[in-house]
Amino acid sequence: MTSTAVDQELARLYADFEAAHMTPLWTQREDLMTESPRPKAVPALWRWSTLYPLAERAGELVPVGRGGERRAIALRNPAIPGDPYATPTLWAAIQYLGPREVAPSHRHSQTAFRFVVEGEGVWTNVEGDAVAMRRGDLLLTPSWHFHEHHNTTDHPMAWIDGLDIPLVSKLDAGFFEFGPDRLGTTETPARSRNERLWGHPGLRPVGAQPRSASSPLAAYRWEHTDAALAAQLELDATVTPGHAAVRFTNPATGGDALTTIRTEMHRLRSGHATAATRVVGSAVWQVFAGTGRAHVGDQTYEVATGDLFAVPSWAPLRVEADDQLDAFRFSDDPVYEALGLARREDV
Ligand code: 1HN
Repeated sequence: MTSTAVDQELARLYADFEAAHMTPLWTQREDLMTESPRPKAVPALWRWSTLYPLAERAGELVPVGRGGERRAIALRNPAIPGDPYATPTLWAAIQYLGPREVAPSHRHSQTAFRFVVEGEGVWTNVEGDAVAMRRGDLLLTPSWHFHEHHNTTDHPMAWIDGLDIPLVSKLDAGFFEFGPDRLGTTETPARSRNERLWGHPGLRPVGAQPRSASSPLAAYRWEHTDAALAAQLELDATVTPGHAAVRFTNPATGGDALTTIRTEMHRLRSGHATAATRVVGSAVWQVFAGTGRAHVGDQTYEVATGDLFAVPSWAPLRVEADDQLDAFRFSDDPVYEALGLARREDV
């Protein structure tokens, strides 16, 4: 064939590929297989001083009830168009519940947690077990557990929700079901049933069967987290000098508290910093107390209590403390570890 004839045949071949819904690898390889991850998500910062007043306004204007289900306002990564996702796998939102309000019962296959940066007075009822929510506490709602929230006080309360919504959506694994109205909204015990059963260090209740692969303990209390971090620093038994960290775990397995989301609390002594690292998979951090700086990829954020920032996959991260800095971190690490895709590198 002459070279013009070849060109004509090639043009016909590509047109026929197109018509047959086929794509040749040799035209796409560099997009399909990059040398290292090229996340769509970018580093992003949301300040509590912006989030809270907006949530408060939503509290005045927007009722909470059946249909909408939650007065939760998602943090949207500016580089993920169309979807209200903080990262490609993680959803993060601020949720606001006014005096005496109830967020109705439902369940979904998506896994969720709440982390409380300030306030108290809401009980989250998980499968009929009323769990108090207070400053510094991590509360779990594993996949397919009925849950509702009720504010028993005359003042509003806000917290952050983390869920694996984007991951479950990508995996086409979403299920949702409404629960009965007012599933148990009157109880306000100081200690929930699950805490009384599972909340004793090193003691597993013989005979008690966890109802899912996630933790049967629904509440991780600040007094325990705080004491664990303080002890690491006092004993110089830290990750790196001046940087203590704890991971919230499932007391039945020792693994992550939730199957798809890692949850951790970090404490940096004044003037100290984390090692500079990057990991495969994305994370969201929320400052719990103190002030400092987060270097995320090519961005530097000055951060204070309540501020949240997103860390895309493979973006270098270093967090520095001015005052002693406590920060809550959640990530999709368990997913990458389970699939053999986890990697980390010092940078
Ligand atoms: C949900 O059920 C909660 O239970 C929070 O508080 C945020 C976002 C999307 C779908 C369900 C909650 C949610 C959610």
